[in-house]
Amino acid sequence: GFKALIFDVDGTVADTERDGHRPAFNAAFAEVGLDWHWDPALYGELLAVAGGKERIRYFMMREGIRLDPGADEDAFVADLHRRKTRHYLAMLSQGAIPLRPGVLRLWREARAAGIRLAIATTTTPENVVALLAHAGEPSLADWFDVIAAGDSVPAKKPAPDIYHLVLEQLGLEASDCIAFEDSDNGARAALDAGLSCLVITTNAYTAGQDFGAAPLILDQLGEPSSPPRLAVGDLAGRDCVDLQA
Ligand code: XBP
Ligand code: MG
Repeated sequence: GFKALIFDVDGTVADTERDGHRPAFNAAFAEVGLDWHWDPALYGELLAVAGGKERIRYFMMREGIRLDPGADEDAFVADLHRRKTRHYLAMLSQGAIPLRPGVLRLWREARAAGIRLAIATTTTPENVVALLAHAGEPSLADWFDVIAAGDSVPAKKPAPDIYHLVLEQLGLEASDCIAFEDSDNGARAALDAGLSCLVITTNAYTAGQDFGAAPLILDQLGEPSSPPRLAVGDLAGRDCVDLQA
């Protein structure tokens, strides 16, 4: 049976891209007087690059945007991204981003079954902790043995680094775990770390992407009253081969 569930955050645990990150980027741009605006269609294209700072750089390169001669681009991007994080955290504290259907239920079932929980995300640790703190379940962050985030590895998804880090910190093999992702970049990262047991829950930005050899693709984890529903009972006592069947 499986020993741990490893969750991506953005797009998987909550619709943070749609309801949080995109508007937070736009608020940061406006705050410093930039006339940049990332509408949903453009943002969908920019999501090809994981990581907020990396995404800003990619946008500047794509649009041929150059800073004044002598300006420090690293500092510019870092400042913009800090502002963006502040706006994002403010949205969370206003309760703007609920967990996706079935996420909390599956975490509860996992805990009851003695299956450990971990997080492998590209965003910052404070964003994850704040999302969990405002999810309506006390001490939710304590449910996770490992929260591996953002800049703690050199290469972000689709590189497998963050998954290697989580497995190392859990002290488990890839074959002991199931990964939960929503995007092609996340699927690539999990699969390249050997996590062939992969559940994809798509969202508006990622439906229609190519998830490689992901065994299970759903539009949500779901609740008992609204199928599709993935239960820990479906996972306990099974292995990856069963999951693929
Ligand atoms: C998520 C991301 C993140 C968020 C923004 O990818 O790409 O960049 O959009 O987070 P994944 P930061 O779900 O595959 O982890 O701005 O904090 O980097
Ligand atoms: Mg994601």
